[in-house]
Amino acid sequence: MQESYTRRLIKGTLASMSTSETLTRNTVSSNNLLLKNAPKTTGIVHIGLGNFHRAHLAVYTAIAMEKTGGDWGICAYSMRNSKLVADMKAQDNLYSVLEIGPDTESAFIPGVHTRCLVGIEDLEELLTLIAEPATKIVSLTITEAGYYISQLSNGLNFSHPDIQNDLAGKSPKTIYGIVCTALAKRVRNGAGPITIMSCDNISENGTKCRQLFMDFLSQQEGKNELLEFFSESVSFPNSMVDRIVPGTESIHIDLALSRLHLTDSIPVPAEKFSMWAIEDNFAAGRPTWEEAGAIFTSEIEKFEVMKLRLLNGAHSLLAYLGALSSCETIPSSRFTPLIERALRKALYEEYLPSLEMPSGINADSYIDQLFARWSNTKLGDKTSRVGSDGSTKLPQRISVPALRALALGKDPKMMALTVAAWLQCISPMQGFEPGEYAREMKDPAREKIALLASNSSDVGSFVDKFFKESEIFSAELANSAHFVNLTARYAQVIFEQGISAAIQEALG
Ligand code: CS2
Repeated sequence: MQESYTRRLIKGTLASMSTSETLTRNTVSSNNLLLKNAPKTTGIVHIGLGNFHRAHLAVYTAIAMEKTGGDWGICAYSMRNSKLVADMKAQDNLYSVLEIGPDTESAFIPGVHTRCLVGIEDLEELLTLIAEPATKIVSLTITEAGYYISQLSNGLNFSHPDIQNDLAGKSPKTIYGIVCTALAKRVRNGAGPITIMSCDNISENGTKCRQLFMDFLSQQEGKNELLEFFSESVSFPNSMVDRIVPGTESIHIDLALSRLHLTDSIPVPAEKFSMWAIEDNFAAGRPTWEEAGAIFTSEIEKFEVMKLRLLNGAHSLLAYLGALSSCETIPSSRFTPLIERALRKALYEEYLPSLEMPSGINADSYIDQLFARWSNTKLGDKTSRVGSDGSTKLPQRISVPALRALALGKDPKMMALTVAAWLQCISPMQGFEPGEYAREMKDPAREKIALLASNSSDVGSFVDKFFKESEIFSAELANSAHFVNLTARYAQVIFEQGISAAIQEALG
């Protein structure tokens, strides 16, 4: 369905336009490139205006609008990316999604954004909008880090300064402060029920998000009315979102120009594949996303676990083993024979036995499809993108399956190797050079872990300290001497003999 939509738009390529023009409502409307049913009213407020949102939720919503209409325009808010918001505004909130793959290179324009807001300067407007009756959904792509989960309590990380700031009632810095302030206004307005929809890679993202909001509210006095509203009028659907969406580079601007004959300064590159499985639990209605291929299912947990472990868990392995092997991109890592062997072992011997596939999805076909997606050399997804923020991603991907393997008396070698390689990427011990792609990886815990490394006399004691003191993995995994020793062993081999020797050892 998405394809026919894309084709309709691509056929209308603006061959006659001069290349000096920018993509705006005027330059594209006369060419029939805009949505037939472009929404005028905002029904969804989205927090986290990044490439993933622009190539996933925005696309599903655009296709649903095209098919069945509705007041589901999206107002997108970015916490801090004022450049992107300024660029969106300069293009009348329009941009192109570039589908890039071995057999496709096309562009289309999901014109569903009604406005874009940013930072503290637009905060009041954001709060007012969430409190309006026309707003039915608050959706989130704030990355794993944006939820402030404590791996120790498995609840909200109350000791984080941003959470303390919001609990103190200061100008909010997190979704908890923002959404709770807005919903208190909504209660006063009598604006009715609303859905909070997490679109991030968190296991049981809806249920977890609800629990974290409840944790936040539990520490605030005089919020009984709001607590009641959360219990009775706010729904939190669980969902599994999937599309590989790299960062935008200048080649993508050139590609958009060649497709549209217009300058789009903020196109989004994406693979053609897209999947969205979601629980049908919307307190105030929703767009007909099924028209765009979204799967409404009661088996959501199986979809989430399948994707978090088989795609994301293996993706992390590709990123860290790849970066340490001088691979700039995921495809170059996937095509490195030794890494491919590690990947297959991780998938078939460690991740797959830890989960149950959703009905109708065959494990072998799903994994074959993953290999095809990781082989997308034209898309060239970067190891440094996937490898960034490992401290907030890896616990979601590794803790539970590793513990399960250990309980069955098996060695989760590839999972331990992934953690060891991540540590050597973001916090190499003195004397080890991880290479430029590892150096490009960002991680909010980098400083904290680097301090542990510099206070350790050898790799073994560093890994030990890391598990004991960093609080990044669950206490249960950190207390598993077996997992800690396995990780320390691989980290040591990487340090002394390099990544290939460590992979060989873990394979052997
Ligand atoms: C990746 C994801 O950044 C990562 O760690 O694994 O962004 C991945 O590309 C998406 O989840 C695909 O849906």
